Amino acid sequence: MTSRTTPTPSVDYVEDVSPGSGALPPRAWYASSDATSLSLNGDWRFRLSPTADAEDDSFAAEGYDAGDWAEVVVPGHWVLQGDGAFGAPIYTNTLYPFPVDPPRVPTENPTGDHLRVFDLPAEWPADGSAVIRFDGVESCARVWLNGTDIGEFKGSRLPHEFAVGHLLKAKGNVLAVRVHQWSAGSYLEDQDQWWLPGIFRDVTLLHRPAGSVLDFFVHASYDHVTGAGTLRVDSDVDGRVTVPGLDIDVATGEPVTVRVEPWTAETPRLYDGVLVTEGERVPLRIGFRTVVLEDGLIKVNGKAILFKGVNRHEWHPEKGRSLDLQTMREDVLLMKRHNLNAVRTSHYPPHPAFLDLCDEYGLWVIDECDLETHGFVEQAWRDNPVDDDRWTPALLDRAARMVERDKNHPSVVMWSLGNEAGTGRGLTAMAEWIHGRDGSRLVHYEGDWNCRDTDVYSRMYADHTEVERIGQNLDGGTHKRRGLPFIQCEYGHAMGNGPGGIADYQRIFEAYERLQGGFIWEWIDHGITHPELGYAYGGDFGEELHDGNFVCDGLIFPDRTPSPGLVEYKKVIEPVRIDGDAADGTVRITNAYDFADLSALAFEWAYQVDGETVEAGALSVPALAPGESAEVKLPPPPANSTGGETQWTVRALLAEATAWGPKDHVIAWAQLPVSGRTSPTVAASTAPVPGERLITLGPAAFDARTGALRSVGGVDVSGLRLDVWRAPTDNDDGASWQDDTRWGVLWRKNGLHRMRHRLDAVEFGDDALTVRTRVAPAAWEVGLRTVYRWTSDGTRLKLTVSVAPEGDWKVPLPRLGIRFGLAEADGVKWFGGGPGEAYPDTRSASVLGRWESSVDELQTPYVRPQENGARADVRWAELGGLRIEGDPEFWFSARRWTTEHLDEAQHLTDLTPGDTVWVNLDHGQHGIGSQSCGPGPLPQYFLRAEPTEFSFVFSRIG
Ligand code: IPT
Repeated sequence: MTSRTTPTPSVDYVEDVSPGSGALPPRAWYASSDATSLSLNGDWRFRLSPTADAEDDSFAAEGYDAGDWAEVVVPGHWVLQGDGAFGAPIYTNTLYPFPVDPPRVPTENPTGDHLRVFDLPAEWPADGSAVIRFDGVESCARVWLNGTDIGEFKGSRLPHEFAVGHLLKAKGNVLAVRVHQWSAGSYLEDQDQWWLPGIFRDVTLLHRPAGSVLDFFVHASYDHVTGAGTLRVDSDVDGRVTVPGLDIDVATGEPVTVRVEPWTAETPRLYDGVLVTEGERVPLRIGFRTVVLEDGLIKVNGKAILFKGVNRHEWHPEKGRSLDLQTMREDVLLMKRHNLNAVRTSHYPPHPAFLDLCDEYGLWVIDECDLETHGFVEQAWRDNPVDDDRWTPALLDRAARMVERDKNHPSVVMWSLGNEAGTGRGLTAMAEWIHGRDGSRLVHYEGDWNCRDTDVYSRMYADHTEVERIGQNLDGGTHKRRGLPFIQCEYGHAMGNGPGGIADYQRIFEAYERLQGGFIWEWIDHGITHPELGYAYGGDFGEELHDGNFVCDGLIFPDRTPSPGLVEYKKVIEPVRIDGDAADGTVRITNAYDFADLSALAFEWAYQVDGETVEAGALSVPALAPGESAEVKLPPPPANSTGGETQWTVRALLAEATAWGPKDHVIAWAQLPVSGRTSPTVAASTAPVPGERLITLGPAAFDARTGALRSVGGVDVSGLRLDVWRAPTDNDDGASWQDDTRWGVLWRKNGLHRMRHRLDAVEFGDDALTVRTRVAPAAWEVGLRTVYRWTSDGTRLKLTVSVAPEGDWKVPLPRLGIRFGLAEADGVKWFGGGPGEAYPDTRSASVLGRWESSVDELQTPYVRPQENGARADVRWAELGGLRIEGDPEFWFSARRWTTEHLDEAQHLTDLTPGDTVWVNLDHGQHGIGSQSCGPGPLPQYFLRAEPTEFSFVFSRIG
């Protein structure tokens, strides 16, 4: 019998509540101008074990042969590499994917041993010391260099540095990192996202010359009364600070006051400087600004600001939370181009380079700590680590690692303690420490509605009514809270189609001083590129617990294509308001920026007849100061433009290219109607002619028995009938914890997806064919008496649909209109709202004009398929050889599959085009709302079942 001789390595640190041991104190993150560094990113040897203690630490020794190990790319998550050989991602929203027994974690604890052998570059200096920096490792790591154990750490999205100078050799350094997926730290990292273990941010070896900079704190304030900026750079190592553009050359620790241009998100003026110590030069990018809480408002440089923000998780569909600089820049550029001015770094500090970009391009940042303990809500917050003193050192460590790393960014205006962690002494300790360390910024945390520890009252998903009451100071609350400004750190849940109702929120934010704006949830869909599914979401990797596509709730798709939600948000928050009465020939322009005047913008007018521009020109608008308005005269309407529907379109564009947008990039626009539309008319002058199999009426043929339309002008039409069903959106379905008014659920319960059409009569008149039906679901008394009345003038065909509800309708309708199939259709032209989709409460960005598209391009590719693609206010549309005019205007959609097929599909790859193009012409659509996590549509966007009549005119074209 053999006995086990290899001692089981101690892995007690994994379940230890302490943040770790061996790491250096946290400090500012910066790139040195002259100190040498070596990136250790790249291919690493990799071995995956099923438990924390499966392997001993012999792999860390010099000379260990890892020749038969696999490889992974660092930075990266191992579960997203190796084609499934290294386990799989898990998605849960709030539930811990392991038993809640803090700080214990499961025995099954995937553990990745990472090994990298490196030589020092020839120019590596012989003197000085060195540190190795890990910018992010999920969730717990132990590190050895050349066989020496140098420490272990937790805090996945925070940097950790270790002194290693004494261990380095010129050649053959062996860096060994053991990473455990689960640790005590996992209890603090229950954010709504994929669980993705690995060394997912950079690993860097930094030379530290003698006399080099350690930590430093740039204090750069702005006095809006005098226009002066005061700079003081506190540095652990004495040195000098120079800012050539300001003629500054002072010792560290010494304040200097000079005239400056301030930094704001709208005018991100940065001054280049250098901090020089005996051993190092560190470039500085200094932005002068002062953030205060004054008169119950968040003020920057003396002015109350309005956040037009978004919650940003770090996401890439192939690389997870490992983002390269280009991807981060793309996020910032997209935000700037869509008029956003703020980011909450939900729910952890981002890669530090992201904050450099926010400084440079201009975005207000709420920097959030890597902390969430949401899963404890399941046990009424019992044992919550943030209310248990044993965990406080770990919480303070996290707060310090965030603040010290990011304190030199002018873009950061608030520190957030974390997200959804309940309340407790640990949070108070964090807030006290942060306030003490950095009095120049405010502290945010949503979880404490009494605002015990915070400088701002923050909520998520409060409905419009409540937000308005808060704006009016009618919400009560603690004495402290009543004196604080309000923000919605999350609102407008962008899951699938939506969010709806954000224009209504914006109106409320702008009406009350106390309301300082909000942050849409969230920036990007966390879909994972998948060979069979297109983009995978929760459950697609066989997780035993998961939250489905709740992880796909962003304003941009996983590939960073803007979704209609982002286009809508851009319009809703545009920083220039254009309105007025076109009839008197003037337009009012209002500067809605907080700081910038309008000198960077050029204005244009266009005059349109039936959606086509007949003349356009420049509009001269004064460089209005923030908050100012001016009435501007429009030119006389073009002479040759009488008749038809006419309107002015006025747009504000970038006059010149900026750092983030090209010349002529549209910032804001408005359309001002002049003369309205004349409805289509068809003289009912033709009588239906009954035949054996078909009835003819003008250009149309109908089934003689059922009265169903068969063709118009030789174009085959199938299945034309009333339609009330749409494939429920995520916002229709609502969140599982809301059960009173989840329309998607109630619609299905009421059978609106299985309506049957009873034929009551086919009637011939002198000038009309009338088909009487009752449309109703099995089991219920409710129904819709539906009459189709067909008339023709010999060449055109008119359908008038009359709908009369019967029974006790308790639910609004998803949609109300007709649908039919066309055998062949591809190109679509229309005059109406476009270019993108719109619904009753997501229609701000719909531009009235002439548009063209293919049927495929009409679809919005929501990661989980659902109702999408409707175009609003359509006067007429042409496709498949038919022209359809609406009276009144209608909602238009067309797709290569049925609504039922769309409803069944779980992934885009489930949608396979059939032979028929299904067209929906809707008189009404129900609103979208935000109920996948917040309130549903406002009552004014309900599509109520009530007596209704609407018409369409069909004619053959081409
Ligand atoms: C809220 C979370 O803060 C956020 O991380 C995300 O999960 C969002 O919901 C939904 O996508 S918490 C929610 C229970 C209100």
